[in-house]
Amino acid sequence: MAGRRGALIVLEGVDRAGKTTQGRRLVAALCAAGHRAELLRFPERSTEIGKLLSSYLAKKTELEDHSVHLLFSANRWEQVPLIKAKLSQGVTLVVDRYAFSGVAFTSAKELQLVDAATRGEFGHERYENGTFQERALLCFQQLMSDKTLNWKVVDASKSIEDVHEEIRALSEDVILCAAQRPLGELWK
Ligand code: NYM
Ligand code: MG
Repeated sequence: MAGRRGALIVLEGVDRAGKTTQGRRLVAALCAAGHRAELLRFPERSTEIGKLLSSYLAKKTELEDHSVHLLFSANRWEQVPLIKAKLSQGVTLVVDRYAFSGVAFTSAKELQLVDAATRGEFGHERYENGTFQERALLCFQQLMSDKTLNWKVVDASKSIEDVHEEIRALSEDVILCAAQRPLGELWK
């Protein structure tokens, strides 16, 4: 409906949870259902800051932990004008990671937990190992205790199709709710 704002739908989770696959599927399904929906991802690797992050993640460069954290944050801030413009134009944004990944992955560096058993194949980027992901998961769980945010937990171990259907149905509800609420602020 004209004049309605779009919803900000953030997909968060550990690496290999299927966020990118689901984000693409979700945008396609929402568009097919007549919504205006677009996909964003963080880190957005195409910008100058994004290139620094990409090279850090690929272990090609070393960066001090605090400054990396701030670069991830800056990488979100550089998209904020676009995000706000799209949402107020009525475009629903599906975002593959946002500030919660920023908190979870930085916090995971500071957590001293017993090493978890080695997991199946991860990629070769920094942070892509079972121990680190376990810590990030704990951090995500702590972040979800903030009930002012509309968290929905989806069991990513189900089939791509089942996960998609669950996220699609949840998103339809969120789009309706968002249309009735003014745009708020979310930390970046
Ligand atoms: N990551 C992502 C962070 O450490 N901080 C952040 O703020 C964000 C947005 O980047 N292992 C980490 C989590 C991932 C890595 O993301 C690359 P992806 O979605 O695998 O491209
Ligand atoms: Mg990854």
